[in-house]
Amino acid sequence: MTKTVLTIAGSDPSGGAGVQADLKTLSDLGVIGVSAITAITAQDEDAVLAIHPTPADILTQQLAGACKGRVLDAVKIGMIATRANARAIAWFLRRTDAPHVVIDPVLHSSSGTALLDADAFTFVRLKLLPLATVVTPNLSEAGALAGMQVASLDTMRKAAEVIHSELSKLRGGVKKPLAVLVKGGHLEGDAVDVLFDGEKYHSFPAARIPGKSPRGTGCRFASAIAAHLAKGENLTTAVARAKEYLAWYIEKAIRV
Ligand code: PXL
Repeated sequence: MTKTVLTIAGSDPSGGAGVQADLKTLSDLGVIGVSAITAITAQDEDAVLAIHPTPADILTQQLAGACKGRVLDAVKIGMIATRANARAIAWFLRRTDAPHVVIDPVLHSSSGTALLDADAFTFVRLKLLPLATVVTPNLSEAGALAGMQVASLDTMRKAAEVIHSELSKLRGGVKKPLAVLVKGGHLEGDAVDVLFDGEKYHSFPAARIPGKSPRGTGCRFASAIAAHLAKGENLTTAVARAKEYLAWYIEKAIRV
């Protein structure tokens, strides 16, 4: 049976990032995509012009609608916008108990605009991220979560371990596995990602594709991981396949 993935994220009218990019990725990878929108953004290729967060009660109703009568094989979470939305999502995750929860801890847009309110960060870190099965910070998000500068393979490994250890302590009754994937796309040179599952590190090297990187690669990467996990791949295979998908997407986006 075709698998279903729910994306919880912001709307990007340009389609480069956010829910629109997530749904295209899910469709490309052959899973059913359903969605709940945390904020309406107005943006173009260069800048975020406005953000209108969704009221948390409306988000909750969207989440109910998105999963009514369905089994969710995975959930992917991106831009959250507000603390009230983070709380609504945490409540939803505890009730639905999807087997895979991929959280991209989005803090800023590629152009530097905050996509999470400052007063929401602590709640996200302490109450929401512990409900994930995979967390996918980029270098600056890993730095914010681990409380250190992350700018090399060594510090990526260290940050993944620190974040994993902190979240593991906060998980309460959550029995599912947890992994932290620190994305090295913003490193100089090759785009190496580092995965730590609590025991082992895995590195996912990829040659840098020359040209200006398109927006929304983080959204698409997390969605692709969720899609492959939903289809039953193990985590390392899901990440490797998601990277192949991303390379295909970046090549295509740079060519147009
Ligand atoms: O790539 C981060 C991101 C996530 N979600 C939305 C965005 C962006 C970046 O612009 O607009 C809605």
